Amino acid sequence: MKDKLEMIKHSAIASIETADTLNTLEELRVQYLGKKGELTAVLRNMKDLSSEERPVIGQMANEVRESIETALASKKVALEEAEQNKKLQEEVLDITMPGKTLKVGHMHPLQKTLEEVQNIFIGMGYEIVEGREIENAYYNFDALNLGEEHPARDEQDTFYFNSNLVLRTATSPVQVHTMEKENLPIRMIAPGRVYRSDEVDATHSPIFNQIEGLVIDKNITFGDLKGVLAEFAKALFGDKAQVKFRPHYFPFTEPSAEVDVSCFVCGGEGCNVCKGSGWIEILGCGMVHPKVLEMAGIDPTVYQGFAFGVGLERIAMIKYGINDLRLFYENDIRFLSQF
Ligand code: 2NL
Repeated sequence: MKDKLEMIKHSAIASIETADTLNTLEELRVQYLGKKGELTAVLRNMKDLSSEERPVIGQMANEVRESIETALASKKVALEEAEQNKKLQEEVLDITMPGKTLKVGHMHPLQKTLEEVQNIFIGMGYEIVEGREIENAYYNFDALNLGEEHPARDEQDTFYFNSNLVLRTATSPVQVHTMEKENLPIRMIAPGRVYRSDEVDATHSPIFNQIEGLVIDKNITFGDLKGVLAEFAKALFGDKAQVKFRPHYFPFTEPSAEVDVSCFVCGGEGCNVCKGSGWIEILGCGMVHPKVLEMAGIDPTVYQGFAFGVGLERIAMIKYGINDLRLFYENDIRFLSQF
C-alpha cells in the first residue's frame, strides 16, 4: 500500500507539472483527489489493514494528499499568471496611435444666431415662448388690428388652409396667446418659423425665421423700447453699435419705428455692406396699439407695452456677411462649417 501511495504521489506530481491549462489541472484534481479518485480508492481499503499499519498508512496518505494539493495550488498560480501574460500580450493597446475622428456636423449659422439672440434677452430677464405654426386667422390678423380688408390678408401673400386657418405669417400670434392667458407683466421673445407666399430669391423665401419680442407692464414708455433695443444692438454687433429710430407704420403698434444699426464694418463712414449710408436696417418695433391690448383683455389705461420683430436670417446675413438667403437652406457643409 505504501508503494501504491508513493506511485500515486509521483504520477500525480509529474502530471501536474506538465499540465498546460487550468482545465487539465482541474481534471487531474478530480482524477487524484476526487470522490472517485485514486487516493480515495486507496483510503477506502484502509479498513483491511492491521491496527499497527493503519495510522502509519493514514499519515502517509495525508502527506500524499497534502503534497498533491500543494503541487496543484502552485501550478494553478503559475498557469493563471501565464494566461494573464498571454492576454496582456494579445490585447496590447498602443495609446500613441492617432484616434479615429468621428464626423460630426456643424452648428447651423441660423441656430447659432438664434441662440445668441436668445441669450441676450434671457440676460435681460425675458422668457422664450414657442407656439403653433398653424393659426386661426383671428390670431394671425384680427387680434393684431389687421382688419378684413387689410392687404396683408391677401391670398397672394399668405398660405391659407381655408378662410379661417393659415400658416402663421409672423410669431405675433404666440404673443397674443400669451397676453390672453398669462399673468402680467410680460417679458418674452417668440422665435420660430413663419410662412409667406413669396418666390425664392437671394432675399426672399416662403419659409423663414422670425423673433418677436413683447413687454407689457405699467409705465412702459418708448424710452424703455429704445434702451432695450440699443442694448440688444450692442450685445449683437459690439459696444460701438449705435441705433437710429425712423418713424414707420405698423397696424399693431403706435407709434411705430424701423431701427437701423450703425454699420459694424465701416463704423458709419459708408462701405459696400451698408451701401454707402453708414446704417443697416435690422428690425421694426413700436408701442403696442391700445386696440391690440384691449382685444387681448388688457386695460390700456393701466398697462402699456412695446413690441419688436426681427428676421433671424436678416440678422445672420448682416452679422456674417452672407449675401444670399438660399445658402442657409441648402445645407452644404462647406458653407455651414465656415461659421
Ligand atoms: C416687422 C417688425 C414687428 C411687432 C412686430 C407685435 C406683436 C404684438 C403686438 C404688437 Cl402681439 N406688435 N409685433 C411689432 C412691431 C414690429 O415686426 O418688420 N414686421 C413686419
